[in-house]
Amino acid sequence: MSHPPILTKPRADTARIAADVEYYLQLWPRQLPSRYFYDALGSALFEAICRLPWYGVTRAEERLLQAHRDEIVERAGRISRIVELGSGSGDKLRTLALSPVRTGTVAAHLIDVSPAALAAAAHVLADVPRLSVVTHEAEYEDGLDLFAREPREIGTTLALFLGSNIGNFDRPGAESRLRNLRMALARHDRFVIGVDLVKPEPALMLAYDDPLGVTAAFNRNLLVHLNRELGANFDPQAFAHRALWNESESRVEMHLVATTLQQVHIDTLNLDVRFEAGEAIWTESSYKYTPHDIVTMVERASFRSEAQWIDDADGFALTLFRAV
Ligand code: AVI
Repeated sequence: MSHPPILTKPRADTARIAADVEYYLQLWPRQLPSRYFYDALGSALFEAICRLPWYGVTRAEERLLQAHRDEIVERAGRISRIVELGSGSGDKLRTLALSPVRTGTVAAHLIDVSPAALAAAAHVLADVPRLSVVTHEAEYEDGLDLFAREPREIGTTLALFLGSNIGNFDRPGAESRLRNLRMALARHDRFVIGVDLVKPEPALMLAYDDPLGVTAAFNRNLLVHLNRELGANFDPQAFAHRALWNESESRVEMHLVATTLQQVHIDTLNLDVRFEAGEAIWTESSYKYTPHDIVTMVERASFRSEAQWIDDADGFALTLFRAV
């Protein structure tokens, strides 16, 4: 039997976006937070990226989940709750929840900043037997706070941090998310993380600067989103998409580079910002890890690794941990 999703927490308000944009645009180099990629169009563009032949993250993870979901579910024991950070489309949780070895009912808590992604995921999960869906439209920390306040039922909690979402945080940010997650769990709960691995630069460049220009549109849509949300007048055509591999930091960076001098007015902030030709706004980092780094980093947050599976075709790792 399926249940309608329960929705908690209103969306991030304009004041928060305005404060972030004011702060990040005055940093040097200028930045804009990647969380603002994900308005309805941005979420749809991201779903399109996941289907691109050059972006293997989603397919590799789906293959690993299909192949190992029964082992994950068996090791976790009687799962009563699943909490997913950054639920995206809900397809991966669906794959896990449909494992034939799962028993009993499960409450699935989805935490995501994108109302569009949450609505899509709730829809994808609606017909999964013995699964109820609770969506938390929130940043991970706030969503985990809401989740931790829910009454705990008997059984294990399975936490999911998939799609290499951890890669969009720098190392201190990633470690603090892992510690926060651990605090919302109890000993013996399980945690599955999916992480994109370091791979040759040409493959990374095709993934983040694809020949169809979908990733470029995804990057530029950030400006379209801010135009609408903050009454700004960025000209998206005047900013070029740039992706680069920063080897010493082990991250792909995305930037938006002004192709000519740009004077941008942001109404809500009553702010004028001047971009010289060639000046860049840093919009995203995607950190890439080695299998060993993943284990070391997650174990530092009071987890012990139980199993790790690697997809060699696309260079992706799925690792199962137990909370200790
Ligand atoms: C959501 N996140 C893990 C994606 C990534 O690979 O960093 C977002 C993305 N950016 C460009 N392409 C995909």
